[in-house]
Amino acid sequence: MDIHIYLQERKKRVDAALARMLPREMDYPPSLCKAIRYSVLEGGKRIRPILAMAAFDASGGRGDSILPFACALEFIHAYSLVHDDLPAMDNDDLRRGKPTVHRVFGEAVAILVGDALLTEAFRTMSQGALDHGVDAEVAIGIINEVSLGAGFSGLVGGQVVDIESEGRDVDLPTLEYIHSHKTGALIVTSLRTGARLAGAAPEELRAITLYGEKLGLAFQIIDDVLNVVGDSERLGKKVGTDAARKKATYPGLLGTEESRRLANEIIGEGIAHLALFQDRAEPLKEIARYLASRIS
Ligand code: GRG
Repeated sequence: MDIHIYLQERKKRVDAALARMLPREMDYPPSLCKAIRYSVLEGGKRIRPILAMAAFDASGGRGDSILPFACALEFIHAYSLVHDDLPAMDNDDLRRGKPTVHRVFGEAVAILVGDALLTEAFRTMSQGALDHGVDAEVAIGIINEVSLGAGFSGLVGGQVVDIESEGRDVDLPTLEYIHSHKTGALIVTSLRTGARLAGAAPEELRAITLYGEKLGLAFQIIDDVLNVVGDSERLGKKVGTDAARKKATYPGLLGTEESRRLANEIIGEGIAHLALFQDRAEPLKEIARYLASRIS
């Protein structure tokens, strides 16, 4: 399979669904609706929705019921980026090659864009479950798990420890906590959402989870490496910011070469967990290889 064509096609499908599900620019209040569309639709690789769809397919899922769940995961991701860029957090001017939401629409609107997107994610999942006749127990189970992945025991918890660790010497277990929560939680949750919606067997769900944990860690290690050696034009955001903020990172602890080697090793371990899916997991394996070698 050609992973570039696969990712392009999936991204196109996700982008069309996102554009359809978001409020229109002229909806009221226009300042908010414009800013919401800007924060979600201007760029982004759509990795989390694509992972959810690939896990759905690998677990034997059929039809379009995955789309609203996939979009909801991207809404949560987009909210986290908008809030992460705020002056109270990373104070970034550039995201996805464009001025950050608070730079264009002001800080108050940016905070509210995040609030609206997070709320909308849960509405979109519940509405999608109703529209597609998803079994109530399955839908509630997924929504419960997404809540855990996004909240204090997931994404938000990781972000807080990350912020509190700035400028301090951080040991490897703390760094692993930050990465597995700030980055890993939503990646694992996305994969498990697809698998659970498709009715994956317990051993399949376990395998997808183990793969996701490895993928999430490797994804963050590469993100850290790109912050040191990446090209800001390609990445669409500033580089060198982690060192400037004295952030705990893998390249900081291990160096960039060793970090890349470690990421590749971790990706190999992740792929090995997918053996029981045989050919159905080909896209998941290729996505992992692609993410390990990414330069943007
Ligand atoms: C504000 C609760 C809260 C959390 C913020 C997203 C985040 C947590 C911080 C951003 C900084 C960072 C390096 C996070 C790790 C996750 C990550 C690599 C985000 C970027 O994800 P990509 O590469 O971005 O999938 P695109 O733009 O392609 O969607």
